[in-house]
Amino acid sequence: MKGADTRRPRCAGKVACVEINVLIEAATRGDARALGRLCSVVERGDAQARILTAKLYAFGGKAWTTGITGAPGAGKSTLTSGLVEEALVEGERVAVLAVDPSSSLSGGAILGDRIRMGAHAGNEHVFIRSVANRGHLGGISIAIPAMAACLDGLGFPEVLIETVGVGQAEVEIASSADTTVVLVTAGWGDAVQAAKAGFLEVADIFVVNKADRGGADATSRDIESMLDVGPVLDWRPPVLQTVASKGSGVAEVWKAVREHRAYLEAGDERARQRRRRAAHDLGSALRANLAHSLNTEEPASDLLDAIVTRRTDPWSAADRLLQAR
Ligand SMILES: Nc1nc2c(ncn2[C@@H]2O[C@H](COP(=O)(O)OP(=O)(O)O)[C@@H](O)[C@H]2O)c(=O)[nH]1
Ligand SMILES: [Mg+2]
Repeated sequence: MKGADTRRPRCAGKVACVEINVLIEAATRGDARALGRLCSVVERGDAQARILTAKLYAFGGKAWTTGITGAPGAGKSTLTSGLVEEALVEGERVAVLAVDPSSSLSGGAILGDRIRMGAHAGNEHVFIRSVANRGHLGGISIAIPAMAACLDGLGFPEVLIETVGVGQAEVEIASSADTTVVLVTAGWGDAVQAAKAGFLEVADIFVVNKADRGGADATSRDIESMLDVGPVLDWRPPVLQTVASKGSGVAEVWKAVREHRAYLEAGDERARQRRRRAAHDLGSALRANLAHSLNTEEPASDLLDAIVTRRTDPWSAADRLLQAR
């Protein structure tokens, strides 16, 4: 008991802490509603979220996170659903975080994801959460890693993160996973688009989906030749083909995720990756905190006035802001 107490962060408010403890207990038992409520807390990014993530972070570090990214309609949700099944076959519990920026325009995308992954609804080994790309303090690139860390702390051994690779933040989220799967569709030009979107650097595994439509071999070749001219890597991303809607090739994708994991864990690359991630998460938390205080605190507003009226410059103002903290 004593040992547990030393890991417990101090609570801002007693009520908040008690409520969170109750939710954590229920979520650990697999209560989907409690899991959903905990995700909502993290999503808000407020003081309560801090208490929660601080509590759960201590217990994490065991989950494997797999990011699945690609253009809208490439088949990410379909593939993700297939990967969930593969994990279930292995007897694992799986959590899925689905990020879709278009869901801020209409509820359609969220609903679509729910329906497509509906095969798993009600399965206590699967937790699926759709996250709209808005309404987060500090932005989605803070909220998603924090949510993934909490699900890790709650004992999910597999966390899948589906993001639409249209913006830098989304590609960044997917690439912050342990293994990043980049999905393109069969057809002329898609590989080039993928390269332009910055996918080439972040991919650990390439998947050419919709192989039933023809052109898949050409797309695979394009990707392979782009990899040929790139830097020589210890891990060369495999280029796989799937017909996700029929489930074909999905087992091979999961196998590749496992192989990538084995590769990382065999050497010291995994340790380096964890350190890079720690530095990255710390950096984005710092930036978010500073941006937040700049927006809400009086001295920041004064400083902005001073910059606008040229009584100071943004660089000196930043120094003063940091010194004041
Ligand atoms: N022909 C074909 N259609 C697919 C395949 N995989 C997915 N789809 C369809 O493509 C559409 C978009 O899939 P979805 O998984 O929602 O894509 P996402 O936007 O990337 O998540 C859906 O109608 C799927 O049924 C495939 O391998 N072949
Ligand atoms: Mg989707």
